[in-house]
Amino acid sequence: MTKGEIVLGCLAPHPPHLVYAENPPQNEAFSEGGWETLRWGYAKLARKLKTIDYDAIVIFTPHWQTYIGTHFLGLPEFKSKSVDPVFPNLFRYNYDLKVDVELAEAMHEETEKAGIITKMMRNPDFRVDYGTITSCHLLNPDWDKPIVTISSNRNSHYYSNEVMIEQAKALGEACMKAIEKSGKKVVLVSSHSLSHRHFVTEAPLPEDMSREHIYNHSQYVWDMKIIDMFREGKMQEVVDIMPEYTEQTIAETEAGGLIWMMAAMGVPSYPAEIYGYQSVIGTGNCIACWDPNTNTRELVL
Ligand code: 2X7
Ligand code: FE2
Repeated sequence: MTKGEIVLGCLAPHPPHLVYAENPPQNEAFSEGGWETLRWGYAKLARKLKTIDYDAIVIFTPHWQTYIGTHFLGLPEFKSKSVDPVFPNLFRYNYDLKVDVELAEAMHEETEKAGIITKMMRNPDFRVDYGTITSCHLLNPDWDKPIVTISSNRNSHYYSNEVMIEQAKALGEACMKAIEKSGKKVVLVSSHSLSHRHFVTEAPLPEDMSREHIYNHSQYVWDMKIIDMFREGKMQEVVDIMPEYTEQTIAETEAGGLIWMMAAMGVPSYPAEIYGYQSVIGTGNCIACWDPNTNTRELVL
């Protein structure tokens, strides 16, 4: 069997506002649009994905929080309605998604071998979180590839950001081993915003773009610093400053997704492709990807 590989790693923020703004038939809410900079960026990255040969999407989400170990979706299909607990006015999405259970089990096995507590989610009534659904919908609106969702084990809550990072690294390396053994071509997705302070009141019309801006200048400066490092391929530096960045901006990197993806990809030292940056209810959101293939890697923005 040929060795499996990661063909792309995507940073894919998941504010439910973006799905709301798109008005897909799966979502019950109706909008007049909004957040175009991010949605157009997503559309461009989705077009790139269409040109890539891959078998499955593996996504790490902060909104499936597990307190004992790391969990993997473990049934071939999950079908239900996902409702955002904070924004039920925006996101009530009817999903019907397929899981690559073989790949999920392989990652579960390697994770266990690495000494990490882990479990397969086999409850057919389990509700898939809106982070998974939003990022996957925007990257692949056709939903024509199976996915694997990985939960975020909250080591930062029990221990510290540093322990969280060590665990996320070990998890990324274990997932990479499983992907190589599987012979599959895989797209990784780290689903989260960057800076994450947000407004606590919503505009009367959520998509009123005259009300949208970053929560404060400090968040903006930190986000730009991190994005410059993405552009310059300085991912080891990003890993090194992650505890401070996360603390200063209450970043959603706290969940471990970016470190997981970087560790799985061998901490890239090549430039990321940047597809857009915009605030959603004050949070900082960047769409980016790391393309290991020098023939297809582009300067996008
Ligand atoms: O989950 C989110 C998020 N990360 C950012 C902004 C708004 C809502 O939900
Ligand atoms: Fe989130």
